Amino acid sequence: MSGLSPGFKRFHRSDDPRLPPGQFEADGFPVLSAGPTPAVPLDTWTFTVTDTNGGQRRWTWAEFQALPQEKPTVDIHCVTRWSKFGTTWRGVSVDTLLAGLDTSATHAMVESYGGYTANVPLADISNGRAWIVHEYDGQPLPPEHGGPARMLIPHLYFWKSAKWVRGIRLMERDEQGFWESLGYHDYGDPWREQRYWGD
Ligand SMILES: Nc1nc2c(c(=O)[nH]1)N[C@H]1C(S)=C(S)[C@@H](COP(=O)(O)O)O[C@H]1N2
Ligand SMILES: [Mo]
Repeated sequence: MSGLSPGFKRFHRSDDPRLPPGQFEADGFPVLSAGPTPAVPLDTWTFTVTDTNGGQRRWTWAEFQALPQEKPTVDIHCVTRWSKFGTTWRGVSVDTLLAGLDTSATHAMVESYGGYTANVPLADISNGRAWIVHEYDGQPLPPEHGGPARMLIPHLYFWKSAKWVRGIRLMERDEQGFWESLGYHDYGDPWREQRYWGD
């Protein structure tokens, strides 16, 4: 993967208490992709949860749409310093996908069509804090923003919210994903400015 898209042009300072340290409020919705937008046809789309013992749960697009849907409204924060308040999404809570799973996992790798990965502690995508979303602002999620479906983990920097998701691989120990292996912080809490290794 190479070539960062230009992303954003206009942003401004804000005294808004929703704004984490070192961030600016963006106008519009910047696109940040480390590579081309993959074509992901709905008739072959699947979402797979893989447990540490190799056991898998898999949903087709139709099966995924039949799951209970939620409509989170959340603030998002990109490590390149733009934030966006009150974004509205529709999708499936990760809790729904993991329901009843008796796992020894402590971490998860979120995996995308196109090869992007992002690691997170399992607790951070559980307990109502993460969704696999397929609508933004009342419309199908545009491909450049991760459609057909993306991860949404609003309490961590937005690079953790992998676009074009294809599954979650549960792990018994932490491993680094794409940006984490290139110098980005392993955890990425915007309120503690955990941008890069050593922050
Ligand atoms: N598959 C994939 N997901 C990704 C990325 C990417 O390059 N590939 N970029 C990440 C980064 S750095 C950010 S800030 C957000 C950007 O999402 P947006 O383009 O919808 O604003 O997606 C994240 N998810
Ligand atoms: Mo980002």
